[in-house]
This record gives sequence, structure tokens and C-alpha cells, in this order.
Amino acid sequence: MAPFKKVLIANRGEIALRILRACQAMNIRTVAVHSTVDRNLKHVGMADESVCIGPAAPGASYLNVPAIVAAMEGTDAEAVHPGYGFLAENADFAERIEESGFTFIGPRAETIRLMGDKVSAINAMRQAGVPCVPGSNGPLDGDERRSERLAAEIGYPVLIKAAAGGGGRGMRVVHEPESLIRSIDLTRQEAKTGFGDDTVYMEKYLTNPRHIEIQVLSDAHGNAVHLGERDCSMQRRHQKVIEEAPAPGITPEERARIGKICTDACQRIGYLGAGTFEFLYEKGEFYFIEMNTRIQVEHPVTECITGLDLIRAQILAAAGQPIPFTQDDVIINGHAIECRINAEDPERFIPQPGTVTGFHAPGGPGVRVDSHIYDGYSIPPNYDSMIGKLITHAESREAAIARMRVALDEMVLRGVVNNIPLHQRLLRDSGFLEGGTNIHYLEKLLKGG
Ligand code: MV4
Repeated sequence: MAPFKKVLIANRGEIALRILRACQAMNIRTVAVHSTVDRNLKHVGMADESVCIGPAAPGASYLNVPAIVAAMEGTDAEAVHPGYGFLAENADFAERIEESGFTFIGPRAETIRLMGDKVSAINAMRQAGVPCVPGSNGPLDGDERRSERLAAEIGYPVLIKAAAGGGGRGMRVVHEPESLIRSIDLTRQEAKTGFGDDTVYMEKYLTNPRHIEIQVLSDAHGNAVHLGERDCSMQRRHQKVIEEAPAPGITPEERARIGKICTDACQRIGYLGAGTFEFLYEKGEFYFIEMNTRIQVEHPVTECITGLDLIRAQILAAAGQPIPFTQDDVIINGHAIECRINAEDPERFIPQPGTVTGFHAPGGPGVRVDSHIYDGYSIPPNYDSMIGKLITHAESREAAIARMRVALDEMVLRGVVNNIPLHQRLLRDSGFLEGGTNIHYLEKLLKGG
């Protein structure tokens, strides 16, 4: 029996197609909602039904809650999958969906709200036993002397972050006491303008960490498992470029230890569905920074090494089904790498929308392509520049890299300037080949360092 009869896919591009495929494999009927410029998306043509919900501007379509709720009512959909971005981590949307009698495929609205505020997220996690970065353990008040004492105790450099920020938005490094108060004020002003919330907090600034995240899955019956970690350190301006699983150099013991900490925390807060604990990893220690309550772009590398279908798992969890296996059944198998394929200038990283005049996907053992593009597809300028993901899986990191090099060379993508040349370079770069590079590596490499 299918857990739902009909699911509405409130997203676009590769993730909408990924969700559609999972639904089809589960015998769930699908509703695609799309903007006017997205009529020709692959999943729109494949879905059982489709509804145009507005013009190209995301605010008028993919973020248009009344239009999406109306589409659910009009098509008799039971549940909505939000994908990533857009409404995926909007607690008000999740609440509105549940109030309207539908199911939101994701955590409870209350959990999304808790994690959306980075101060409340960190406090909840610290109380649940998750190691966090030394810091203010709460918002900074107007007491300047107190902030100065705090920074001195923590030790410079410190980082001032907006509670409503996250993903790299609204933060400022402070290197010396003289600039502390000014930096707090500036970050507060930017937070007020950018997020409508001027709450800021302080953390020790870790200078050369790696970005390692733990994938978790919880059900409505108090069970939680972790699916190992991903290393997402290869990034530029907070845009991940390559992700891999497992993280180079992390031992099975370290994995089991931090994984258990995360699943215990999930049980403590009553987490539901798939989620990701984001950590900074430096000198052998994990420091929690944020939790993502959505499916992530890089989920395929975890699927490859665990053999699980995470979208299917999200749907089953939302339908109230218990996870049908235990932590002991989760076996990490080999190594997987994901290259994000973007239609962008590989030098200046400016999006390059246009028409795909030739596309041939690579294939063979251990090669996966998650992409909605096809010959003749026209990439609209209104959304992000990621047009697909190339994922390889093999028994070792070296073998996954070898498969990725072949797959990148095999891929034909004509008509749009793209970052395949950057990936080809990185897959031969000595630092990447060695593994375990930190979050600053790519930016330094591109600067010529
Ligand atoms: C930090 C940090 C160093 N120390 N926090 C950036 C994104 C947001 N999720 C948190 N971020 C950071 N927080 C402390 N205490 C460095 C970063 C950071 C970063 C983190 C993950 C991936 C890429 C990054 C790039 C620059 C800075």
C-alpha cells in the first residue's frame, strides 16, 4: 500500500524530478506545480497532473503559499514535498499545510522554527549533549562591557553571527578588541535589515575548519539512525562545489561517536524525517553550528554509500511508518563524490542562462546523473545556476575519483557555459587528491595560492 495516494511537488529542477521518481517508484500519484517559465521542465511533463502557480519570480510562484495550498485543494493531493530552498525550511508554510489538513513531508513546524533561529538551535543541541563552538550561549544584549569580557574569555578571533542568518549570511569576524563593539553593531544592523531580526550571538572563530555534516533519519515512533557524514568543505562563497562521503580521515569510531550524539539529540527533541547536523571539524573535534531540516542537494552521496533512498525515507516517515531497520543495519559501503554542475562562467562564477544545444549524460557502473536538462532545454535566468549533479560511487575514494574523471570527460554539455572544466581541474588537484582540505582551500586555489 502506498503511504499517500497523491503528493504535490513544491519545487523545480533536478530535485523536483528526483522527488517525482521516488513517488513513481512508490506508486504515489504526483502533482507538479510550476511557474510560467517552467512549463517545459522534465518533471512537469512526467507528472500525473500539473498546475501553473504564477510568474517566473519565485515570490509569485514557488514561494506563493496560497497558490500552492490552492493547488493541493484543487488536485486533492494529500502531502507536499518541498525539496530544498524555496519553502523547505519555512515553519509558517509547514504549519499552514498541516492546519489545512495536509501532510508536510519534513519535520514538525515547531522543529523547523527551533532550528531556523540559530541561537535556539544551538541551545537545544547543547542541552541535548551535542558539542558546540565555545561562545555566548545565547544572544548578545546591549551590555558592551559584558560582550568585551565574553570575547576576551573566548579568545580572539571571535565571530559575530545573526541568529536569523545561517548558510553564511550575516556574520563578521573580529580579530581584536578595538573593533568588537563596532562589529556587533554593524552585524546587528545588517541582521535587522536583512532578516527583520537583530538578534546576534558570538562564537570563537575557528580559522581552518572542515565542514562535515551528519545525515540523520528519524521516525514518529522515537527511532533515529544516522547515515554517516559528508565532507562539504570544497566550497566558494558558501556555494558547495564538490561533496563526498565518507569524509576523508574520519574513523569508524569517530563516526559512531558523533553519529550517536546526533541520534540521541534527535530523540530528545522529537525530530521527524531526514535532517542534517552541520559541524565544523578542526583538530579532531566536532563543533555543531547549524541544523538543516530539509533534504539537501548533496543527499545522493549518502544514498550511494548506504544504499538507501532518502526521498522515499522522508515520505515514509511523514506517513508515520517506522524505520524498518536499525543502526546496526546501516553499513557504509565504499566512497561517493558529487560534482555540482552549474551553468556559470567558470572564472567569474556569474550565472550563464541559455539553451542547451547538446546533452549526453555519462554512464556506466557507479555513475549517477541527477539532472532535469535535455537537448533544447532553455535555462531560465530566474533561479539558481545548478543544472544537475554528477555522482560517482566505487569501493574506494581513489576509484570514485577515477570514475568521476571519466564521467566528466564523457559528459557533453553544449550551448551553455558551465563549470565542468573547474571539476576536471579539481579532480586532478593534489590537495583534493590527498583529501581533507579545509573550507578555505578552493578560494585560495582560485586566487592562485
Ligand atoms: C563559522 C566559521 C568559523 N568559526 N563559525 C559559514 C556558513 C555558516 N553555516 C557558518 N559558517 C561558518 N561558521 C565559527 N565559529 C566558519 C564558517 C564558514 C564556513 C562554514 C562552512 C562551510 C563554508 C564556510 C565558509 C566560510 C566560513
